[in-house]
Amino acid sequence: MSKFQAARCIGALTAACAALPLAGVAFAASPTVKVTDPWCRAAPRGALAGGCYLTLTAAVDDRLVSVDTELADHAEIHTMSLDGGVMRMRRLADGIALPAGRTVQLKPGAEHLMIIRPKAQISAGTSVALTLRFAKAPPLRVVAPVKAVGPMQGRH
Ligand SMILES: [Cu+2]
Repeated sequence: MSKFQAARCIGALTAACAALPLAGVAFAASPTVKVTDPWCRAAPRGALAGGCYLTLTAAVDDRLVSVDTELADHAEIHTMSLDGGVMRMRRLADGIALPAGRTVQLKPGAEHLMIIRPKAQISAGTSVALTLRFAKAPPLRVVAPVKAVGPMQGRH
């Protein structure tokens, strides 16, 4: 395929283009993940952990496998569930599955990102830089504004 043909094919997905031998490679969805509405919950000074939330949509079946932040040496992917009447958090060692095209929302009371022993206070009006790592998609850096939203519930 000439460069000219390839450019035309990307511009307009015509039947003729789809029939080209390279079409299978050229038009396969690439592994990307879209992130919307990132935010972190403000935490009191000296808090041992802070929660961050966001919405992920993967182009192909993928998985959120880890998260890092400059704010701490360590961050984890957690889930929260009711255990004997108490909300408890648990680390998801395998991360979170991101089925192709499905919107996966990390939110208070459910899956979330947890910054362990933040080096600075996570205070409202600041922001937290997070690097999300996926099984297939390239890593994404996200800047999450910090919002003051209710007290943190649940224990580890
Ligand atoms: Cu947690």
